[in-house]
Amino acid sequence: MTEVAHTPRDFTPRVFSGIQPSGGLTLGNYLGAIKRFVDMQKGDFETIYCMVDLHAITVWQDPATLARNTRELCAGFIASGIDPEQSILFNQSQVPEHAQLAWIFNCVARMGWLNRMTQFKDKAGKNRENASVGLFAYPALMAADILIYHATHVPVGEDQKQHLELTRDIAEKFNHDFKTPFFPITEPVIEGTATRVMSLRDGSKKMSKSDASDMSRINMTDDADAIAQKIRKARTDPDALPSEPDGLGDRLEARNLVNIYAALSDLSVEDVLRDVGGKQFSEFKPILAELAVAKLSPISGEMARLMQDPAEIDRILGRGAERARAIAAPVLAQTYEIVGMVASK
Ligand code: AQP
Repeated sequence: MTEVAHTPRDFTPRVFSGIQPSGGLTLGNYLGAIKRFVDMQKGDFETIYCMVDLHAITVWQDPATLARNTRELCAGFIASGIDPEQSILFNQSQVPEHAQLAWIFNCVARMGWLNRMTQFKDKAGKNRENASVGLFAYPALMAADILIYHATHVPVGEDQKQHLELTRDIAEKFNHDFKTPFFPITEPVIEGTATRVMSLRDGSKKMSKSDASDMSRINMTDDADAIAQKIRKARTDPDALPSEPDGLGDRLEARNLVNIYAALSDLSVEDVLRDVGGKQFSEFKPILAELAVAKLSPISGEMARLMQDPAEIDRILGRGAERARAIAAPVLAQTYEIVGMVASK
């Protein structure tokens, strides 16, 4: 193998995370991801946030809806507090290095690793033979999204934990095979009370933008009436709320609503239950709905305002993509060099 001049390095503390424009943003995406992205923007990191449109098309997307969802997601990021000057904000397809590095990683990742991914099993369901190749290879593209920036930290919800472990495996195998510590072993950041917000209709299922039932989720664009109605109709059990977390036991729906309350109010579950323990759901649900409306209405109002100027959103995405490419292009060039690709132009 050709000797390549790469020395071990200290990686710049850098955060990368992405969200698919595969539907409207949900409360799960907001609490599990975007709210955390905003917190990390205030820390000592460079922050890079992405609308992962190439991931979205691993299942069918209507082209016009995909474009609208991408712009709306960008509006959702900004309305929630991501500053496009401070963070790099862009859509994945405008930075072709993601897909180029993903091909290299397709050749590093093993079939056996991808065969274990539960998201593929969940999304492909019984119709595995008819799932796209992209849906199967999704985690290699996700590893490329992260490692093309040498990102050191990735804030995500609990559902993405397995994909991040795979990202670490890919980085380790690449570094080992090519005998150079080129890629960082990225740390997942999965913290807080809302790492897994559950469906309002079924406490054992994750709240998801692509769930067939709109009543299962709170969309960031829902108005106050819709939010109140969805919380009022949320599935619960007949018992009163406990005064301590242990009392939630296997009461999945109760636990979910309490977790949502805690995350929205930035309180611990203990503190919430100290206040609301003993209340029936008929009393707790209106309090939760009021809090949700108070926290989400300013965001949805700002999203609607930003969506009136799609050209400005496109300008922000274009500028973010330029800044992202300035980091990604040299990493890809070095990767190609390490792998042995001839660059002669
Ligand atoms: N229910 C959730 N609770 C906490 N975090 C969540 N996330 C998603 N759902 C929840 C986090 O949001 C980020 C973006 O997720 P994604 O868009 O890349 O894909 P996903 O995880 O598959 O989200 P959805 O909403 O369920 O999309 P669809 O329906 O298209 O598959 C991630 O950090 C994720 O953990």
